[in-house]
Amino acid sequence: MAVTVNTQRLMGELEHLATISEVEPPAITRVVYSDADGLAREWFAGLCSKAGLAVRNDAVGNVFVRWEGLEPSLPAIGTGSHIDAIPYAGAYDGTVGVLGGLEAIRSLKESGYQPRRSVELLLFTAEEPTRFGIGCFGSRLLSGALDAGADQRLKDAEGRSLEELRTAAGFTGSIESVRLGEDYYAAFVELHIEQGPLLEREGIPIGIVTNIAAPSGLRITFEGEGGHAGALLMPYRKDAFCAAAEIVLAVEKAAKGTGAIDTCGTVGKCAIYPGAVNSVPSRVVMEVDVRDTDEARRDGVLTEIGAACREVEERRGVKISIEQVNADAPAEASPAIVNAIADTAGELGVAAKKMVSRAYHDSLFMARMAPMGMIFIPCRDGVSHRPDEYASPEDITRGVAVLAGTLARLAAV
Ligand code: HGY
Ligand code: MN
Ligand code: MN
Repeated sequence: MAVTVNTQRLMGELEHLATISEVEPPAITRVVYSDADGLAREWFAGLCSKAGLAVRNDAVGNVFVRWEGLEPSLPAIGTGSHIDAIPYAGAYDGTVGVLGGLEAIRSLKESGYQPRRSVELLLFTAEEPTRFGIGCFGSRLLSGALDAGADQRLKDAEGRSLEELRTAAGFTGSIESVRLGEDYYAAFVELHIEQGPLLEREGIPIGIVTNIAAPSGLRITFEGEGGHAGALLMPYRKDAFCAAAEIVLAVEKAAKGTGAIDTCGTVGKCAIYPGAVNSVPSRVVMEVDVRDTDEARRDGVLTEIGAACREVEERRGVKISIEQVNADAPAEASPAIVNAIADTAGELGVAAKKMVSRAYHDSLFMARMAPMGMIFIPCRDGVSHRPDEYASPEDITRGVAVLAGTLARLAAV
């Protein structure tokens, strides 16, 4: 089914959303439950109401935008993504799937198409791990991959719990009410930028995701002994940051050591206490991201990091404690959804290639409750999580057209 995507409308909305940020353009920071997040949600809900769609929020702020089908009691077809952005990020990660999903629905409506099954657009409350150190807590709760205890257990850097923050943001109700039934969706399809260079390099406009790599996160705390940078002499030090520095390199060594290009290890966040130039670090807290398409290989890297911590702890006399924040299984896309996307791209005469997603997405968890598929579009130089992240209006429009055709196909049966 071919629809006419209103590119100008969509690009105008993406540009406007990019102005709702906690930092100066072109960078974008929009952390869940921040003021910018609240303003962006309000603006988005207005767009959906203007399009004649029903909007509801759940108890953690997942937003559901429903286009009622002719048979509303049937399990719906879901689509969607996120609008939260990590510090100093770009304008397209997640937003293309939310505003592009809205545009897909609007252009289907404007074409006169009537879905048999309802079509539901989701704005997941937070895909990024910025606030609580764990990504996708909204889709994890929806799909049952995260227990209700998270309401108290998840805490931000200021020690505020999920319950405190969601309530303050106006999302009340029991955390248990977030969980959706197994048959709530008949399928879930997400449109997203590739966040890698392959599509652009090969000149292919559409990626069809076959599987999503297995993510994991560690929070490692190093407790040494602080002291005066001049008075505490080197032989007597238990420097927490020197111990942490060894583990940063151990993470890199373990990830490279598998010999597989699909293994990635990153230390992207590290806090030093007390954090004064003339004070020996007494305590360090670092967050580690390890992922791989192969779960067992990823777990091997986690084991190696654990062993390195034990050795450094022993040799340096710095206490090292490891908290496993998450270690999730990879997800397979449903062959039926992969075929639906491929058939739609074929009908539209758009070249497509099957590929792995190295980034994780809410689809990783939606796959636990419905047949899942993802549509990728190219992003310039494969860049993402940076202010210079960019996807062209042409690629975005093509992605929305393939999404619209796929939704129409799935919602008709
Ligand atoms: O880190 C990821 O893969 C996602 O972009 N949050
Ligand atoms: Mn991201
Ligand atoms: Mn994303």
